[in-house]
Amino acid sequence: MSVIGLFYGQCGNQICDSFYSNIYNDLSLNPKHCDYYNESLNKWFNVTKTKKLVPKSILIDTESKTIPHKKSCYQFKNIVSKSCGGSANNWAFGYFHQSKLLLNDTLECVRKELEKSDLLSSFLNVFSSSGGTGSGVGSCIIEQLKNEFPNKTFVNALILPYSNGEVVIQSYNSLLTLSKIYSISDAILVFENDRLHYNCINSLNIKDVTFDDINNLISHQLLSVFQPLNTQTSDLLTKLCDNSHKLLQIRSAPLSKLDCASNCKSLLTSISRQSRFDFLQKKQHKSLSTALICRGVYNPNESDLKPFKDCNSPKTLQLYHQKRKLFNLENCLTVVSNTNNICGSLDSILQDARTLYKFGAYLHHYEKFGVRETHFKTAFDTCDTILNNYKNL
Ligand SMILES: Nc1nc2c(ncn2[C@@H]2O[C@H](COP(=O)(O)OP(=O)(O)OP(=O)(O)O)[C@@H](O)[C@H]2O)c(=O)[nH]1
Ligand SMILES: [Mg+2]
Repeated sequence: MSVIGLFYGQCGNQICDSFYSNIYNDLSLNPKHCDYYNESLNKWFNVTKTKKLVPKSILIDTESKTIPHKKSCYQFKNIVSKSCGGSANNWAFGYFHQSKLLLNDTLECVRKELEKSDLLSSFLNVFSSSGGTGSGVGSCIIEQLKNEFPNKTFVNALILPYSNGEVVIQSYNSLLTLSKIYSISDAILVFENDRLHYNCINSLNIKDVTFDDINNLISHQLLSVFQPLNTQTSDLLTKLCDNSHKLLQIRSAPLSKLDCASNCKSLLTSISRQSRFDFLQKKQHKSLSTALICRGVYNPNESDLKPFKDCNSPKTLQLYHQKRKLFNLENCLTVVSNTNNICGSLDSILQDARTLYKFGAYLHHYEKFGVRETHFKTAFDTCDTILNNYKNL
């Protein structure tokens, strides 16, 4: 089963670079031609007649400088990049204008990949919610893909900006992106730069955290979900969602400490605490559904799971085990959860957007491209509904 990855804008492309390096590392560390190796290879790469590896994923940007460089072991060929100066951190510019330059070539790439793939399990779209290309062009392309392939699974990985981020209109862009893609997504994996930064410092002991560190963590977490398992990842993720709750968060155990199976029990509890750390200040932690993915020899038994269940009390808990280790980690535990932890980030985006909107700040940048009051009102309504659905869990 293939996954077609589409990586948009600077953030998406930089993550793609890290993502494929990690896939390649994982493949190199595992013996060739076992089932895991073949499944992973077929999921992410085409192999040419001369045995060269070509990633199936598609790289999309309005600037070419962010596209990953050629690698000695594989080479990206699906590049849809026009050097047209970016999308000025403006969702509307990306969605209504720049997308026209990239849409047809992207759809053509997707069609060609589909012809080559025996079976497609899902699309994985990766982009930041707060720039202009990833958010605007990305939203437009996802919409068109959904029109053309309504029965495929759409998993979207959305990177939320630092709350004190450098883009003054980031909350508008995030609002417009989320409201546009929510109904056409089967699952949305939400990554928060703030939290990832915190985890790099506190769990991985990195002093001067860079985007490379954060992207490495994001790609580790994505691969801990997307590398071969005893189920299709698209099924795992869609089972965690319902129509009103599609925002998933991934937590993994501190990777540097995952050296031996004997640590696992305490790590399960520590992951649960990581979830608790997110507690809404005064609200009770509520979980709709959780999947626990264990990679490596360790396969938890009922008593190991008890602290985890006590902390999370999800309505449903799915457990998956893959005995082959991921990268060079003896064991790797990953939790994918659908909980009201997400309210904090959502609330802050909505509040920031509302504050700007109340004063009519920067609206002319959006009006220029046809985004008027009604469009914003609908976006606020949609995101309010999403937030309330989580508050009422
Ligand atoms: N995690 C992560 N976040 C990034 C990275 N690059 C940029 N960002 C965040 O993404 C947001 C800006 O989005 P970009 O991806 O740079 O924007 P874009 O999609 O290229 O859009 P334009 O540049 O406006 O055309 C900011 O909030 C950054 O903090 C990255 O490599 N990793
Ligand atoms: Mg850019």
